Amino acid sequence: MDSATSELPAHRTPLRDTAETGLKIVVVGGFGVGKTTLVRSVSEIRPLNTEEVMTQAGVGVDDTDGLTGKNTTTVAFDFGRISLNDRMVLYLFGAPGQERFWFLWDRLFSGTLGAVVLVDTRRMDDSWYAIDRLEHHGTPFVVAVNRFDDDARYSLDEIRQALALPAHVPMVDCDARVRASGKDVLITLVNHLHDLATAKEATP
Ligand SMILES: Nc1nc2c(ncn2[C@@H]2O[C@H](COP(=O)(O)OP(=O)(O)O)[C@@H](O)[C@H]2O)c(=O)[nH]1
Ligand SMILES: [Mg+2]
Repeated sequence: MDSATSELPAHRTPLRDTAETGLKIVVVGGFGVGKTTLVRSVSEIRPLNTEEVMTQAGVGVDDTDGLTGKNTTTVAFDFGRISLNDRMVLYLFGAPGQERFWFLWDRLFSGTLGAVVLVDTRRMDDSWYAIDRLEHHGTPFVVAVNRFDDDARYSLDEIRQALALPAHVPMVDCDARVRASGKDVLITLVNHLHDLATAKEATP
C-alpha cells in the first residue's frame, strides 16, 4: 500500500507548461535486454506498451483464432516521457531490435534525434544488427550496458571492442530497474547530441 501510493505522483506528473523542447528518443536492443524496464522506470506518465494497446484495439479486428499465444508475441513498443529539466522533455520509444522488425524501425526513426542501444553482455550478438542500422541511418546513439545481477565479466572497453564501436560512441553502465540510472543514460545521450551539434556548428 505504502509503496504503491508513494509511487503514484511520479507516474502522474503533468507536463510543465515551461516545456519547450520535445525530443524523440528511441531505446533499442534485443529481446529481454530491459527496454520496457528502462522506459517504465524513468517515465513520468504511466508508460504505454503496445502489447496492451493492441490487445484491446484488436478485439473483433484481429483474427487470432488458432493462434495460441498471439497476444503475448505481438510486437511490443514502449512509450514513455521524462522531463530532464524545466524546458526539455524526452519522448521515449522502446523498440524491438531483432532484424525481422527493422521495417518498423525506419518509420519509427523519422524525427528521432538519438538512440540508446541497450546491451546485455550475455547476448551481445543481439546488439549488432541495431548498431549496424543506426550507423547506416546516421542516427547518433549511446550504448548502455544493462548489468544483470551485477554482471562484471566484461569491462566497457572490452564490450566496445567486441561490438567494434568507434571511440566517439559514449558507453555507460546501467541498471534499467533504477530510475536514477536510467536517467543517467538519457543524460549521457543528450550530452552526446549536444556535443555533436556544437561540433557541427563549429565546422564552417
Ligand atoms: N536482474 C535484473 N533484471 C532485469 C534488469 N533489467 C530488466 N530485468 C528483467 O529482465 C526481464 C526482461 O526485461 P524487459 O524490460 O521486459 O526486456 P525487453 O524485452 O527489452 O523489454 C524482466 O523480467 C525485467 O524485470 C536488470 O538490470 N537486472
Ligand atoms: Mg519489452
